[in-house]
Amino acid sequence: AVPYNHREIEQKWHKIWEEKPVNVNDGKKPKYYCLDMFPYPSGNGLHVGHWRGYVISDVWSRYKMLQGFYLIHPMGWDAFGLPAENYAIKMGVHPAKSTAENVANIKRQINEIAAVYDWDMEVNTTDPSFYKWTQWIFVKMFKAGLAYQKEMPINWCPSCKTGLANEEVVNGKCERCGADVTKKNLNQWMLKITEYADRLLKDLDKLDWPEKVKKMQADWIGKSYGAEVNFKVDGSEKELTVYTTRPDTLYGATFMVLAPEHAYAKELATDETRQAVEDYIYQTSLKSSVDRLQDKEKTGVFTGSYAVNPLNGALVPIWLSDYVLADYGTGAIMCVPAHDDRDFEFATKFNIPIIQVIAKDGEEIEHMTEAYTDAKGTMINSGEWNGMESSVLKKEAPHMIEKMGIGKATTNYKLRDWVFSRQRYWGEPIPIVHCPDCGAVPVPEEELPLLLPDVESYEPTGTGESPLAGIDAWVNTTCPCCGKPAKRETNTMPQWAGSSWYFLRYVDSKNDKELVSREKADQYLPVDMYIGGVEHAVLHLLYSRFYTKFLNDIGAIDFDEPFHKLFNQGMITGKNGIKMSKSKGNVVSPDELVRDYGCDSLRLYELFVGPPELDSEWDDRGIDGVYRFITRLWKLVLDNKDSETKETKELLKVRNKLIYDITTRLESFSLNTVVSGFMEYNNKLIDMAKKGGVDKATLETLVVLLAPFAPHISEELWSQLGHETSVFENQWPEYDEKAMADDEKEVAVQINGKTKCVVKVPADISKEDAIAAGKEALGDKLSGNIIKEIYVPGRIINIVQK
Ligand code: ANZ
Ligand code: ZN
Repeated sequence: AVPYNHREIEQKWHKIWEEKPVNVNDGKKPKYYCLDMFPYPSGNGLHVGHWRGYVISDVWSRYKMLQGFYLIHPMGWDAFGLPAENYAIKMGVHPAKSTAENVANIKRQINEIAAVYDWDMEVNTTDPSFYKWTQWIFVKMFKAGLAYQKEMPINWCPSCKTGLANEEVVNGKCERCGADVTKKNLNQWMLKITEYADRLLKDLDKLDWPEKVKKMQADWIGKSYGAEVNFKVDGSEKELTVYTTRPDTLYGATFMVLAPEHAYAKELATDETRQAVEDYIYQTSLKSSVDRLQDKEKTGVFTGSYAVNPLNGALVPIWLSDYVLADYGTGAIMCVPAHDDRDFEFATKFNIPIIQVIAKDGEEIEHMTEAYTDAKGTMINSGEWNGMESSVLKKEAPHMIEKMGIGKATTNYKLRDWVFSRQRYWGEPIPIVHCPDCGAVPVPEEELPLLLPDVESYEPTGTGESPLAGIDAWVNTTCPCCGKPAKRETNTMPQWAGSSWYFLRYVDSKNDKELVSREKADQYLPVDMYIGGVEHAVLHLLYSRFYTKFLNDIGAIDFDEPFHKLFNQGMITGKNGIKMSKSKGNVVSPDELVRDYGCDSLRLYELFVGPPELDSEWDDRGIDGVYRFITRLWKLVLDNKDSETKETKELLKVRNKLIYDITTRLESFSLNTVVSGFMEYNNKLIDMAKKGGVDKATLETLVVLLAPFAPHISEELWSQLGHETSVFENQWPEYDEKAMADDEKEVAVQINGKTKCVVKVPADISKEDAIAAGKEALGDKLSGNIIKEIYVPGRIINIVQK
């Protein structure tokens, strides 16, 4: 056979596919929408880690094509955001220019993967014809009361000089630059995602997503059940309300803690404590969220006031401490050191009494060395609740408290409204005009897009205003409502805005009348399979679900969940599991590997490195093995393509097992074992070819199965096998379980139910013959006094004897 020349073959098929695309919409096929998380076009280009997700999604897409679907497999660019802007500040290059260059480069690299993207659908979030609709959604949300302004302390990155959403703060640090995040008071645009909290939680049930991701979303939404309980402040008219998920422990509350930002914090101070209280409040305000969140030694200050436990009248000291957050629950808690870890630590440090109210085995512990946090056990030291089971009381207490008139049953969410303003340049301008008379007025829908103007300096002002604030001609406008002089909003949207809905736009990307036509939406949406990194498990996926539900509510689309199925691929790391990054100098570029081994081999190797859902270490050397396999397969097919070998039972069996193994492994996304499966069968067939030959139908099956994984070589071999059509015009092969069945079975031979040996018998053997074979195998172990002979077909021969 001619030697395998990857360069020649791959160039040839690129050209042919360009002229005659393999994915066609004949209007009859059902659709299948396979979506990649679209990339941010960074200046560093793609490395082999980026390839992994694209290869996985392309394999899945081509498999769906072979199953007879019209494939929707688009690609686009998430191109607003900080890196382009930071580059502009450093180099003075307009973000639009650097973005366009990066897009061109990455598009070239993506084309090397030979994925079946439909570039007619391409979108770019920075394109005015795209962000027109990003702005339109905002206007619709504003009109629906879901976008509002609020003066609030926001997470502030002193290095990027911009506000950040909670989601962009990772362990107290800016997700982008790693600087410690602080707080700053600013007037912010907020999106009321909390109004959707319950639906976002409940509808997780509808989704075919990894359980891990669903749990992360549920935890982020953080719905909890409990009670608000009112404590009177001793000697005052004031009442303090706490939120607790453990009202069953109310008798064990020995102190109370308020967040230092709590409205009563200062007022509760007495003459003796005032100085210390004010100092503590001031100290807390200086702390970044890092210090506050990190689990180190508890700090706090006693206010000098006491609250009255509403159940037993006990006086409990009121403290301030920064481990209580101002914006969760009521910003005040009752503290039960015996049954809560943080309270235990605090009480131990400040010598506050600890009263046990739940006894695990009914016995009170003499000296507690740690909190007992389970709601399991018998209530003690709890008045009329004594003897009750804590888990039962936990559920009933909120209603009992409500009946007693000392509080009420409530639910709480961890989810906060979404801070939607960024004080930066490179984003969608928020389409709002501030009028002295009419207040915040949206830009009329027919005037969208509101174009992002050019500025001279991209530098953030650092005052909390975006660079747009410096362009008077742009800022000064007239009120769309009353026509009087007014000013434009100068904040821009966060990068998440465009990515929250881009997947809807692909199927109608050139529509200038609607975000997407209902007709196309009904026909092609929602997404059937979404593939991307697990780092987006919370933020992007939650925002997209929120946008989809909103657009469903206003009738723009007819479904309320965007992504039916989700697959998260693991990362490809450098040696020792270190993330690939330019700064670590461990980035492996795909370009040379494609040149030296070919796209097909790199695709296979990307899958071969490990289970796709796990992180895998990259080692260039491994690709040699894949290349050898491909070369051997090439030779197997070409050497035997004209063989006259007839189909035998054995060949039929191998062929069906091959189909079965590849299909079931592919269906379960075990893609690394698909590749190793191909290698095993390849060896087996090479062996069979030497011994008795391999029939053409088996070779054809092999080539069709390989096509989603290594499309170029499969096309070439398919044509060498004498076909003029594309290999992708085939149907995915089906297996016949009967043909797979082994002709011989291994059967256990027993005496009185105890296995003595194993014999091989024909699968369709009669009972008589099976018993005879069993007896022969047992030989002189038989006593000659046989009572019963049993044959369980294909499994057991049992001789019962005295
Ligand atoms: C008394 C108690 C006893 C509590 C006990 C726990 C265990 P989740 O599940 O996260 O909602 N808490 C309430 N508001 C808080 C705030 N603003 N900052 C910090 N902690 C706060 O947890 C709710 C529990 O966290 C509440 O129940 C409260 O402590 C605390 F054995 O109340 B618990
Ligand atoms: Zn006005």
